[in-house]
Amino acid sequence: MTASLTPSADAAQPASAAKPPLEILLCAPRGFCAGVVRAIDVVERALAIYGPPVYVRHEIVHNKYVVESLKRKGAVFVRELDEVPDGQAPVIFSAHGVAKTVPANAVSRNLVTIDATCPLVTKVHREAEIHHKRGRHVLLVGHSGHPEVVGTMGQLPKGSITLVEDIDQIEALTPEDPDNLAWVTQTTLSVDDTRHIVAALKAKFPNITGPHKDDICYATTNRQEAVKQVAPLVDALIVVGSSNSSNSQRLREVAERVGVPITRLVNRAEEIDWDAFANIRKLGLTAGASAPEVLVEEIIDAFATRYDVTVDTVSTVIEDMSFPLPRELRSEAAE
Ligand code: 10E
Ligand code: SF4
Repeated sequence: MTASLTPSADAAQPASAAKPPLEILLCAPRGFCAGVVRAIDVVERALAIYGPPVYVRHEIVHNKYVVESLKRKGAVFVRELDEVPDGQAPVIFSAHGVAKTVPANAVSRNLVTIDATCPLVTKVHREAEIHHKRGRHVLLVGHSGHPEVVGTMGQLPKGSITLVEDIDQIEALTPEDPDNLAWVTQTTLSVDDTRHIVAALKAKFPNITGPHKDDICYATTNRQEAVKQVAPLVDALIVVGSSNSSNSQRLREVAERVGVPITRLVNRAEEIDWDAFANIRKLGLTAGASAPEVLVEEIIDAFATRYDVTVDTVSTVIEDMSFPLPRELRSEAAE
């Protein structure tokens, strides 16, 4: 049997063994965005004001650890409002936003509602509404079935907004009035894919109107940019995040497209397939907009039990965005 300098596939090195070196390049910015911080604060504030249970329609953000932590504090996650009992316990709408029918249904049942929709998602809702009021048919660039897409489509009457998922679908579009169209986007898309889709829309419909660039938010853009900077420097890249998190999935995709040989999206250190990381010397590490920093630290610690780790940060921009809580939860109003 030949001796190997690479870490054991399935176990941490004993403390006495020399560990192979590993440089971790931490992407910055990474992790929580302003909309996620606000949404989690909304649930925690509602728990403090109303006491448990507070109901949350859909995962407040797409992160298993966040959802489980809030469950332990008394949040009850439901798929639809019919799972919320009548009474004074509030129901919170998730950061991804909801169709207009959802608050309307809540009003008809006299439910107490709190809207944790990210203000940057609400901005897209308003854009779509304005286009509709001006008589334009709206094309929404986004991923079918994602709750943000369901919420944005649900701002307008059926038939007045059409989903465009990829460039191939554009050819088949035959709008009634091709000169009276507008486009909006999901906030967490791939910046590069969206640029191509928008260019194809403009090529086919020269009079289409839309945002200056797109509706992809600052957090999505910045996290993708940081991965682009780090990707050419590393042998592998880990994104901390849950599999239903669109923005986290896009980060892994960006790294893969740049050509990083090993890319993984993981919730926790326990999900790391150590065999895949056996021969690496440089690891890129980032986190989706809904993934807490404590899980990034957990992953660094897990690598440190197997490698002699050095950590450097590659920072592309400093973020200082924050959003105020919904009015009814601000301390003056809540007291
Ligand atoms: O799946 P998404 O990336 O849209 O959601 P997330 O909960 O992982 O991250 C926050 C992003 C939101 C709320 C959508 N703009
Ligand atoms: Fe808001 Fe962007 Fe965060 Fe979504 S990813 S919650 S749009 S800041």
